[in-house]
Amino acid sequence: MTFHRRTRSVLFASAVGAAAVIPGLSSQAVAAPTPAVQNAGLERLAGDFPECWEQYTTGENTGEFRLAKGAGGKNAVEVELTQRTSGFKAVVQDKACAVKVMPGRQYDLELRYKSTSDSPEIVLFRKAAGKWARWETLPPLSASKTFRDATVRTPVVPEGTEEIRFGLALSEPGTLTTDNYKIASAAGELKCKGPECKKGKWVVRSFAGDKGVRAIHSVLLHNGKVLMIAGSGNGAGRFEQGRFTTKVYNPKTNKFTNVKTPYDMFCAGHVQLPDGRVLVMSGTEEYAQYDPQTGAETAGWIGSKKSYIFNPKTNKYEKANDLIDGHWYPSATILGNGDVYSVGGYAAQRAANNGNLVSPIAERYSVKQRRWLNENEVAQPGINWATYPSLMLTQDGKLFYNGSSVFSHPVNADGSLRGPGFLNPTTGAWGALPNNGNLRAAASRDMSASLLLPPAQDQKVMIIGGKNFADNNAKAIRYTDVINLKAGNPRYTAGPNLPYGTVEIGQTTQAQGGGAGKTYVSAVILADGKVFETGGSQYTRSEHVHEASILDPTKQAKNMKWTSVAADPVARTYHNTAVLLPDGRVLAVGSNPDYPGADGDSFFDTRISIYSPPYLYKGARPKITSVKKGWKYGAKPVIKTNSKITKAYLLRPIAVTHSSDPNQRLVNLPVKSLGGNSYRLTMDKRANIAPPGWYMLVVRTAGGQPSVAKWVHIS
Ligand SMILES: [Cu+2]
Repeated sequence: MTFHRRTRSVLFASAVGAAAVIPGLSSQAVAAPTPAVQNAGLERLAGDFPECWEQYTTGENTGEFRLAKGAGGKNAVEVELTQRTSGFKAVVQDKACAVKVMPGRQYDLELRYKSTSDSPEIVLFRKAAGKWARWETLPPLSASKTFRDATVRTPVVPEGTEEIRFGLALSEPGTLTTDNYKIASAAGELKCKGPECKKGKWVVRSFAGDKGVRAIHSVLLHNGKVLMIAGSGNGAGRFEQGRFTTKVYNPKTNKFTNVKTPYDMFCAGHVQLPDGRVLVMSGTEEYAQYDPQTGAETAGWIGSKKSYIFNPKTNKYEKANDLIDGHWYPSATILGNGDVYSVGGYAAQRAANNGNLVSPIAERYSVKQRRWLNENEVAQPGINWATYPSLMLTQDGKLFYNGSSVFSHPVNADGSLRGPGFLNPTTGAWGALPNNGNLRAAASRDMSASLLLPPAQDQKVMIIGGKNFADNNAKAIRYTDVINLKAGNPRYTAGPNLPYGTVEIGQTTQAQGGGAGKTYVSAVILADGKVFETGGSQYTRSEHVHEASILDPTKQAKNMKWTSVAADPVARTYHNTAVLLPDGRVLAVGSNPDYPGADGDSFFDTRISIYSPPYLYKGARPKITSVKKGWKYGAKPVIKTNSKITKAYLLRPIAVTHSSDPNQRLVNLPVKSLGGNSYRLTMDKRANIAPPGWYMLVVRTAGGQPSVAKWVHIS
């Protein structure tokens, strides 16, 4: 039986007393009205559908609404989606039965549901100035075979809000049954029920045909969108045809914008310049060639000398001058003055034996002169940096090579492994740490993740997992190691092993074990200042591991602990990236296993997974209500929030490829309360702690709930 949408005019029996505001008292001091959901159990019918409830559809999809057996009483409503192109179907309170609410307050919404979908969402509407609109999106719930409770807390009700209404939405084929709705004024801590409360929740978005993108490079722009660069996307056929791709992805609308891509940026380097444009250097001049019989490489890769700058305002690439040499897999580190230093990768020509030739050239982009400098303008240490070496800016302006690289590791003149050490980008002076800085398994750190742990002021670096790519039989490792760069003689010490996940072997999924870890790991600083790692495989582009975990980086290395959380349902191997979004979610994209795709080019999974960390299920998120956009070093900006906060920090937006983003960092901003939810923050004086550019300002409650970010510019 199918119902048609109907709206009833039901006499509105106000359960909400007129909320008189007494002069001199804040709204918080007024006794809380008791809101209520009418026909909460869906028992009273108006014709063939529960009174006070409506069938709500957005986008293009087919399906139906029907009565089903209730969770407690007689009735519930079942929604079935049979086909979907876009949008959702939802059971929502109708306008006549909306709930009166008080601005400045928060409400806890409760309901019971069961669903085949692993991402039903509570939808929320609010009425202001007589007009209804979708309010904020709440994090997704999980699939459940039997009725379960779900409770979410609304954001603070904005000024001018008269009423709200809510319901549950289904946005993928399947069924959803809902019943027993409740609303209450929020008090105390939200009691979150369900697996997502502790483990967070992934939602996967699929794109048919060429609607997705081979996102080998992901860069968060200061408009909240993600620049995804494929170039030829590791497809020799695409390279031959000159099919180079870049897309800008909007995580809010799930839509892509195509960007004209002037050359093959596959395996380029990239970093946001101080003005927020993205400097892209090198890429592929020529693909390698292979013996069709043996698969052996008969000719190496050639790196491009080209460089362009992506402008988020116009969605266009602007040409920069050429590099001195080609750098296929270059590093890209922003310095304290905004210049960009880049080394490593394969040169603009092959080696004498026709194989790969690592470029010995150091490149420097001068922000002031708006150009790449000439060879005689950059100190040339002549080091073989191999491919995507991770060079991090330290507080004294040096670059710390942390021991993480891709495919192979940097080498000394005699061919031996070049371990961690410090490089002076101005003089070219290099100082190695003795004994590889005590980094364990230093030759097994190919495709490891590395990051400057929060806060940047602590100058601690962590390296996570990796594998020895010179040995095909070597398994990825579980080690994490931490070094304190502020120590007199910095040395790595052992951190906690990566937890075991499940691993795809052939057609089976097995429990991981035997000391195996992950290579192609992605690591992201979360909006609450913790570290999140996800994705990876045990072997070269095979045996993919489903595992993700979170760590508190403020402890001593020996006391740190990974807490396992929900794993990405999509296997993410070679060419995966992960990005923290301004709303505190994490986007994971890309996977390029070692078997060919339908088009003959290597297979590439274009699905995007979005992770909602546990902090999104704790309810009450603070909100930044007022902040100045431009900050100078050492400034003491005053911000306003809608509730009490204890911490504030800046997060540098991610620009990542091949597990490598040496510029990712969290800068702590000491907080002084001025009363009335006003706070004075202190911006660090040192540009080497926070290189110039756009940052996400996030504030946090004592309970660990982070705000949505506001963009601020540091200069
Ligand atoms: Cu690659």
